[in-house]
Parts: sequence; C-alpha cells; structure tokens
Amino acid sequence: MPLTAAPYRRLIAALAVLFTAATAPHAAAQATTGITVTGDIPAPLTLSAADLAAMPRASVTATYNGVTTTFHGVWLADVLKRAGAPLGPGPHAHSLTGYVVAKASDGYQVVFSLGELDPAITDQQVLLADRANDGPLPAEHGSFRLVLPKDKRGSRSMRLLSALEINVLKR
Ligand SMILES: Nc1nc2c(c(=O)[nH]1)N[C@H]1C(S)=C(S)[C@@H](COP(=O)(O)O)O[C@H]1N2
Ligand SMILES: [Mo]
Repeated sequence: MPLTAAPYRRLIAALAVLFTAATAPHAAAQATTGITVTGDIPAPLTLSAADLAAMPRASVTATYNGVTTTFHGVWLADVLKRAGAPLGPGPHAHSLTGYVVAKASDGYQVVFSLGELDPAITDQQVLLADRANDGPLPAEHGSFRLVLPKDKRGSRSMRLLSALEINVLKR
C-alpha cells in the first residue's frame, strides 16, 4: 500500500492533532514580551527586550544537564535597582528583610532574598538572560531566564521568566 493511501493519511492526520495538542500549552507559555516588576517598589514597571538591550550588559557561562552555554543579559541586581528595590548599604539595610518571588509562565516559582542578590553583600552572580551563545534563547525556554552560574544545579535558573514580585517584611 503506498504511503499516500487513505489509512496512512488518516494516521498522519491523527498524529498531527496529537502533536499539536502536546505542544500547544508549551507554545502559549513562552509568549512573554516583557518582565513585570511589582510589589514593594515606588511604581510597578514592565521591562521589554529593548529595555534590557539598552542596559549595561553582562555574560556568564553555565552547564545544565551536561550542556554548557554562555548566556548574555543584564545583572538581576541592576533590574531590581532600576525598579527601585531596596538594595545596597543603607541606614536601614532593607535588603536584609526583602525577598523577590520570580515567576515563570509555566507556573514555576523561585524565592530569592534581596541580600543574596545584592552586590553590596555578596559575589553571587545572577544574570537575567535574553540571549544564549550567539542567538536568542531557545524558543521553548521563553524570552527571558535567570542564570546562576555558581549554583550546583540548574533548579533556580528559571526559564520562561515573566514576573518579579518584590516584598519587604513589615515591622
Ligand atoms: N520555568 C521553569 N524553569 C526551570 C525549570 C522548570 O521546570 N520551569 N526547571 C529547572 C531545572 S530543575 C533545571 S536543571 C534547569 C535546566 O535548564 P535547561 O533547560 O537550560 O537545561 O532549568 C530550571 N528552570
Ligand atoms: Mo534540574
């Protein structure tokens, strides 16, 4: 029976439907055009890819599941400072009582203390990446991700980053 015969065509059509159903939620999850920054800051803001491209750039290399990649983007601390988050040495040391909830469009969430992101306190490097090697991030990883090259595993290096929620403990 030739491959163009009706039974084969029906099989191929059925497989195409299954494939579309399996990949559609992933495709929807990557449609992030900007990162929203909200919470205990003077005013909420949304940063686009163009906003990040215009900020001071940085790069780090990290290996996840055996694949080594050089990521390019901006330091997360610079994004938090631009949003008015309380980083840096100050009379009240706000970063010691603040935290950031990073949220991805697939529902993944990671909490960071402001202190562990604050270059006034630590040498930990956290990159907000928008490029990998010499191109964009792989489409299924979204437009933005976090990269923590000093972490021993990839679990905090959030793909599909869509939002940063800043919180400072009330006294
Ligand atoms: N949004 C999102 N980011 C995520 C995850 C996830 O499930 N969802 N898994 C994490 C884990 S456990 C690892 S090891 C790394 C893997 O990164 P890679 O896809 O670049 O290999 O992604 C991290 N970032
Ligand atoms: Mo992982």
